[in-house]
Amino acid sequence: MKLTLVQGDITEQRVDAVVNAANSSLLGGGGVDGAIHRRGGPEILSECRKLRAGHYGKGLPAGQAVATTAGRLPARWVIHTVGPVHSASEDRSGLLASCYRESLRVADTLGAASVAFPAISTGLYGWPMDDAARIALETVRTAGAQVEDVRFVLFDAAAYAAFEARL
Ligand code: AR6
Repeated sequence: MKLTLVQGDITEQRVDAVVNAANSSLLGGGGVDGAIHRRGGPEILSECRKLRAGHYGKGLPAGQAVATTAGRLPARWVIHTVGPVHSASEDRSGLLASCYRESLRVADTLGAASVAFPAISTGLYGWPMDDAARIALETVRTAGAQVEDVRFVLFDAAAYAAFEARL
């Protein structure tokens, strides 16, 4: 598996699957989630609503992942995963690792060869970037996935530097 770092906007990545840092409702939000739904168009939300009407009636739990179309994005699929909210009193790193592992498992099921990840939980959910980079890289490296090309798309220079230091 090839691991690469890119500084930029995840909605511009030409990959088989783009991972969304969603919330349990699957119905959109800010940050990466907002950008993906805005650029990808209403088809993504419409598939998310169908998931909520079916198997995910109570929403998608933290640490799990599910795929939809990528709509108008230059990708085939969006893999929605829900990161944990960072907590100073409780270690939730297992759930953050699970987001990466489960997203890769879904990507393998789809037959996706290339996947772009954002730094899950490091925005609204408050996870410190250095620790998030460590968990992301360790988990993806040891996941044993078939995916050939994993790209971490970091929004700003500080996030890029944190991942670069850990790679
Ligand atoms: N491309 C790449 N990275 C981005 C982009 C982008 N277009 N936009 C933001 N980031 P966040 P979370 C970075 O908040 O912490 C949403 O409202 C951002 O700088 O998107 O998992 C959901 O609906 C940060 O480093 O996700 C949930 O309610 C990282 O992506 C909640 O936020 C993740 O920030 C999820 O919070």
